[in-house]
Amino acid sequence: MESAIQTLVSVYVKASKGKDGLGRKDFNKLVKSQFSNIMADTSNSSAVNEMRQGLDEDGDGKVDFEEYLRLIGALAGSMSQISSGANAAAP
Ligand SMILES: [Ca+2]
Repeated sequence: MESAIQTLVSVYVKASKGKDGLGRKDFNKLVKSQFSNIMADTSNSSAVNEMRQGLDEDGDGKVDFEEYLRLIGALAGSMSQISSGANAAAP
């Protein structure tokens, strides 16, 4: 679990290059390199842009660390739904 958190942080730090948020390009790159297996449409730039705008709560055009964590939370939530759905289907 600690290494998972470490990964979350280091992925963000690398992608943001020490800036205070992920711009459009940085965010697209992060999504494509990290989430292509669990998210549909990562190669669809307009879908990724829409997602970024949805995450950008303060509207500054960048995804800051807190907003990035919301994305992780949403992905984790959809993953847990998938796995609990699988459990429910098991005998
Ligand atoms: Ca923002």
